[in-house]
Amino acid sequence: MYEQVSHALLNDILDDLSHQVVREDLRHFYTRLGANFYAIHSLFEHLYGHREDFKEQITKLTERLARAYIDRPESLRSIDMEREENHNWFLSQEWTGMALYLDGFAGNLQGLTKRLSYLQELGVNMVHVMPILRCPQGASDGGYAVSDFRNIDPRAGSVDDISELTESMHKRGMLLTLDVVVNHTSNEHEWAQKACAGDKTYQDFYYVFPNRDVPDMFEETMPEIFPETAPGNFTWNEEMQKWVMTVFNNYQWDLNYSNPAVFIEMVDIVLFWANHGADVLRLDAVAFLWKKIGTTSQNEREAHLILQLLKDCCQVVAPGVLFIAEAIVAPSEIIKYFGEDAVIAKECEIAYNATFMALLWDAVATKNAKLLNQGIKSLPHKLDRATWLNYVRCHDDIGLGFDDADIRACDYDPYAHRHFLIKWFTGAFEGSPAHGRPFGVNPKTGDARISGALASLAGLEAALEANDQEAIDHAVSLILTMHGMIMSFGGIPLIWYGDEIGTLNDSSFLDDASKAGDTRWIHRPRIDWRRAERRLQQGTVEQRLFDGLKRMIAVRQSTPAFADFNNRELVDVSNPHLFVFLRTHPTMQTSSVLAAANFDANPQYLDLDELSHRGIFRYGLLQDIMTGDSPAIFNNRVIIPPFHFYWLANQRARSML
Ligand code: OTU
Repeated sequence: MYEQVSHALLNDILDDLSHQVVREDLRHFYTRLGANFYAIHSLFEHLYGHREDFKEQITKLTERLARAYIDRPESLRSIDMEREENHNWFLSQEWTGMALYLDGFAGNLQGLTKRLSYLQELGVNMVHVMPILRCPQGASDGGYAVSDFRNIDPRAGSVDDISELTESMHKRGMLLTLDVVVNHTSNEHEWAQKACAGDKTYQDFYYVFPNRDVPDMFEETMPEIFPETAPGNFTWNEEMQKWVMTVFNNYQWDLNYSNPAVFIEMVDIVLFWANHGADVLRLDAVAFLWKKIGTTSQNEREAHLILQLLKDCCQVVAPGVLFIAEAIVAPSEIIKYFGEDAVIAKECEIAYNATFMALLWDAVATKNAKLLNQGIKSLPHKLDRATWLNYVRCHDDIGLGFDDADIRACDYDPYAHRHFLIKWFTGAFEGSPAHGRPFGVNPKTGDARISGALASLAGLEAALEANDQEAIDHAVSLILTMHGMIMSFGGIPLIWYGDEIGTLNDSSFLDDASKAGDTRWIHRPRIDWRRAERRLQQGTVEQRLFDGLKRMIAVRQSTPAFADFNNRELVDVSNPHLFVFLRTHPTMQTSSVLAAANFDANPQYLDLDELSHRGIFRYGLLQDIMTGDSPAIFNNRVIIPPFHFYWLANQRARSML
């Protein structure tokens, strides 16, 4: 859009710039800057326009963008151009992700380069390497307390190793996802250190207060994120003799985005990693970016404006790079992190689908899909050029953030139902085979979340201990079914490392004082590669899971209906144990696939008469595209075995393709 004020300012800035920077072909940069500058200017003005140094700051921002563009390697610039031409590339069913801790999976970056073939064997082509930037030796919240945003932790390797890794990944057609922890730094970060030493400029990078007046006001409405290990949202700093805002752990200092200098530094860091070859950047804890007294200081409008500004800036320099929003918030709020534009994501192209994840676990515990159906029904519609990251487990706990209204709509009491889930997954409920641990227990509010490895939560650990073959079969089936759901729901499925071979809880974290208080470490394993070898041995649990997932990924990749064009229709069926949805490709309608999962321990019926209005499933033989077999049908009812799922297609339609 053309607008005089911002355009005149842009002319000034570019004039300055042309005297400073090395002459080189900035054609694409200018075109993109021209297209985005009105938005950048409006957002920056909205956030920082009241400041006297506004012009100086926006000039600095624009200069940083120019420099980042100049630094962008030619090979990445051409990837940008390809992606600009095929701008919906990431909505395709071709992508399957895995998230992993580098030390637990492969030791270090060089080790990971060697293990890429394992990921390829499975079919994974998008790898999220959990935080590897420099962080303190001891407690660092799994790397989410960064002490140097431009350096790799020496335990992981070097910046050169990253270049080698991305090169090898790009050759294999794999994408790299890296973390940028935008909300806070470690107390050992240079900025925090300077603040401690009394430097006012750097104290302004954080929320620092001389006494409890302001902190107490904030505390009235801010919840506690880690109530057991880090109660409250402020920490007293002896050196400064001041209080500093620390929403997460007391060594994670919240950055102050009301200071434009913070924003400019963080854009620069985002672009730095984009220029080092990251295809996707996961922006941590984005809901927390703006703090306001009298609110929870989550999901504030300004947090969204900051993300829009970040996206606009990134589009000028590295338009091929995607953002993942990590916002584990209510469904109606999550959706806003795509941006509230009519069609195209203006903030993050991808967002964690924490709602779906938690609902799947609800179905596991209750053995029915009532809340799952209800919750998905209330999930707001998302934008077209935006997609979900669908997952079963990740490095974090499982929060029970369902909407209370949805819980009530299923005739459960919200408090009692959540209490039941906690008891179920921690194995305290009669008959539960789950071996999870509570996390984030808050006696003041009665809240709690759940830690635990997928296999241990799904009953595999208990079944193996009891050497109960039927229970083992059920757990294997359930683990595959949960993955079957994230692979076909619409969005990018993200497997948590180790789950592909049924890795169990690992309690060794209890021996490490810097981890012992945080039960999330129980599901952040060190891969036992000897166990992984058993994937090659027919009939082992590892083989059944690994090959099951491998087959699922391959089938997903060859099923166009699984691409994400908002082409999912939830199917209401009368059997409460079933979760059923239809995926239809917008231009290949005969190739629809009906995904149907049974969360019960008994076989359940899917009544085809209830689907009869959906023409394609009326005639012909139904085929499960996972196995190629036809499921058992009796009296026009498909029988779905316990904890099993089908991906049903019309065989005739398929043979006509
Ligand atoms: C994120 O977590 C990370 O995923 C966690 O591993 C970090 O501990 C945390 O940020 C701090 O960096 O911010 O938007 O319930 O789900 O803290 C949600 C715990 C977050 C996490 C929550 C989350």
